[in-house]
Amino acid sequence: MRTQVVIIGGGPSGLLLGQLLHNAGIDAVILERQTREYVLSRIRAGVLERGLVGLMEQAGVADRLKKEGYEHDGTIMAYDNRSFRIQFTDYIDKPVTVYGQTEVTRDLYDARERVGGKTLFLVEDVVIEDITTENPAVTCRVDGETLRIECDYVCGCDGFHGVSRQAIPADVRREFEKVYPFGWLGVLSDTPPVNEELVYANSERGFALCSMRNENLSRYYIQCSQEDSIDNWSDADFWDELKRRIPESYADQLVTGDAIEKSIAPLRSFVCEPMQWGKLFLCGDAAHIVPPTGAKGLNTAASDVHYLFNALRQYYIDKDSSGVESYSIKALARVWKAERFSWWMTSMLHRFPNQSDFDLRIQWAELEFLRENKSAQASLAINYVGLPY
Ligand code: FAS
Ligand code: PHB
Repeated sequence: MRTQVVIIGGGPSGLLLGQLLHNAGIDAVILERQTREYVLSRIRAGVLERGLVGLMEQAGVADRLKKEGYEHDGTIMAYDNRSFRIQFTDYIDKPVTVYGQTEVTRDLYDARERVGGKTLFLVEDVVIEDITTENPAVTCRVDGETLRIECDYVCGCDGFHGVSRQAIPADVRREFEKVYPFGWLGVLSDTPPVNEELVYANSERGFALCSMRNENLSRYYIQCSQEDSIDNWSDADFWDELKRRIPESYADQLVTGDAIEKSIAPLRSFVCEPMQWGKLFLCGDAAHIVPPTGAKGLNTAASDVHYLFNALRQYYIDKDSSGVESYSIKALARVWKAERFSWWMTSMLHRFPNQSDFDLRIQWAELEFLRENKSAQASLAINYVGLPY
C-alpha cells in the first residue's frame, strides 16, 4: 500500500489532522491500536480553546460543537472558603467552549467515515522504517496480516505511550519531565453542575475542580495521592471529600449522584525535543504532556495539528518545504508556554507533600495577587483561552 501521509494514532490529534489533510486533497491513512468504541470510551478533556474550535470549523466538523458546546467567558477561583471570578473577556475578546473531548473525537470519527477516510483499527506491532530516507514506510499487523505502507511522511499522533517518539534516536532526543507527587481522581455524574462556570479550588485538604459537559452531566476532580485507587473511593466518599474542598456556598448546593465514570490520572509535565526527525513528525501527547490543571493537553495537541497541517499543505500544494523543515521549532515555541502555564496553575492550586509554612504563604500570596490584580488576571485569561497560533 502507498499513501502520502501515515498517521499513527486515531485520537483527536490524528483524526483532526486526517480531516484537514483530506479536505486539502492530501491522502492519509490512520492506524489506531484500539477500536473506535474504546477510543470514545475514554473521558478526558472538557475545555476547548478558541483555536481548537476554529480548527474544527476549518475541518468542517463544528456543527454539533457550535450547537451543543457552552461558551464560558469566565471562571471561578476558590481558596480559604471564599472565591472570586475572573472574567476572561475583560482582557481578551475570546471565550472558551465547554465540549468534551469524547464528543470532539466522535464528531471527527463520524466525519472521517462520511468522507471515506482510511482508518485501520486494532493495529498491532507498528514499526516505522527508513524514516531518515526519502522512502519511509510503516509496517504493522492487522487481522493477523502484515501490512507495509510506503509514504512521504509519518505523523506520530499516538499519545504518550505510543511508538513514534521512540523512533527518534535516544542520542538525538532530549526529554524534559516533571512528575507531580499526586494525581486527579475524576468522576463523571448525571447531575446538574454545581455552578454554571468552572470552579478551581485550593483547599487545605487539596485541589478540587468542578466542571461539566452539559446542564445534566458534571465532571468533578479531587487531588489524590499517586498511590490511590478508585477502589478506595465510594461515590459517597468522593462527594463528601469534594464538599470539604470547595467553599460552603457551592458545597451546600452540590447535587450528588452515581458516578458513571471514575478514574485516576497521574500528573506530569513532559516535552520531547525535537518534535521531528527525518520524515517523522510528533504531534500532541506523543510529544508533550501537561498536568490538566490549565486545560492545555488537548488544546496544545490542536496547535501542533495547526502547524503540521499547514506545513504539509505548503509542501504538497505550494511545493514549499520551509514549513516541514521548521515544524518542530514553531510547535515547541507554543508548547513550552502551555507547559509553563500548566505548571503555574498546578503549583498555585495543589497542596504538595512536605510543603513548608513559607510555601503555603507564597501560594496564598499568589492567589491574593490574582484576586486583587487585573494584570495578573489578564495573564491567566490570555493563557487560559489560548495563546495565538
Ligand atoms: P491520545 O492519547 O488521545 O490518542 C493517541 C491514540 O493513539 C490513542 O487512541 C491510542 O490508542 C493510539 N495509539 C497509541 N499507541 C499506538 C500504536 N502503537 N499504534 C496505533 N495507535 C496507537 N487534557 C485536558 O486538556 N484536560 C483534561 O482534563 C485531560 N484529562 C486527561 C486524562 C487522562 C487519563 C489522560 C491520559 C489525558 C488527559 N488529558 C486532558 C490530555 C488529553 O486530553 C490529551 O491531551 C489528548 O488526548 C491528546 O490527544 P492525542 O495527542 O490524540 O493523544
Ligand atoms: C474537564 O472538564 O475535564 C476539565 C476542565 C478543565 C481542566 C481540566 C479538566 O483544567
